[in-house]
Amino acid sequence: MSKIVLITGATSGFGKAMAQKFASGGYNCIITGRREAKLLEIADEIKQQYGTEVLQLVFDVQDKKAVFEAIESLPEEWKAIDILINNAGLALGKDSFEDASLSDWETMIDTNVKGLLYISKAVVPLMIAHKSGHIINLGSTAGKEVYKEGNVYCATKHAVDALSKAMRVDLLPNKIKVTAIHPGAADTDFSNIRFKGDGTKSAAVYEGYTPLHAEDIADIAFYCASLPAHVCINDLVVTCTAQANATLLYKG
Ligand code: NDP
Ligand code: 8X3
Repeated sequence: MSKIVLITGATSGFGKAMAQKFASGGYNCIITGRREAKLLEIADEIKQQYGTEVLQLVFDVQDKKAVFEAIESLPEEWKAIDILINNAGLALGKDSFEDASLSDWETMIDTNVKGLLYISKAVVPLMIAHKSGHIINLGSTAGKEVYKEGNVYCATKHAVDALSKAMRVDLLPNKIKVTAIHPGAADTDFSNIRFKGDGTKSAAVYEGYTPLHAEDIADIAFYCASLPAHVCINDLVVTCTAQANATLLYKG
């Protein structure tokens, strides 16, 4: 069987582009998300375009039981996961600390941190069983520096940064590579979700410069996964040329 990649949050943005990129490189893909119709559509596209196998798993990464049941439900031949891409995540709101919503904070923590932990805890034993594997975590420039009104989103991505380092250390004896990719602004559904469908606010995020595109990050993830067994890219900060870091973006 070809190599297997499991990508969380594959219904749009980076995850969808990564599924397409890895399929074009001959990988069989396990694609996950909450929107089943989107997963089915993407699976059909990939099968037709690249002829690789695709398996969809529908679950919410916040739901611990659902995560473990989904991984357990995989047919035996699909459990030999070579690459896990922890990509599912979101920002909700962009408000000053005193005004931000507790429920938005909880959703970000439950998705970006606890969801990543649940999936990793379910998949790592499968990798340990064959003493190899590669985990690619999607952090953010927001996980390297804190920006105004980013508070809890930034904190969750700092947690992804710390957990990537921790996984790399603890999983070393099992020959599991851990790569963290930290993108800057990219024109996916991210801002539309952050601003709860406010098209004016989300469009403004990407005005006046050329942001990253989902395909840029997919190409980079695929490159990280294509290196020889003895080489691991540990940590990558990737921005568009107009962005220097989490707080400095040049428009105009
Ligand atoms: P999108 O909104 O386009 O995609 C987010 C994906 O995450 C969707 O497929 C969504 O699937 C999935 N997802 C969200 N919540 C859950 C959940 N509770 N359970 C399961 N899946 C979920 O955004 P991006 O592609 O931009 O974001 C991908 C990752 O990249 C995120 O972790 C984000 O924080 C990070 N990132 C984004 C940047 C950007 O500027 N775009 C920059 C830096 C990092 P569904 O709705 O079907 O469940
Ligand atoms: C997403 C990029 O700048 O909105 O992580 O935090 S940013």
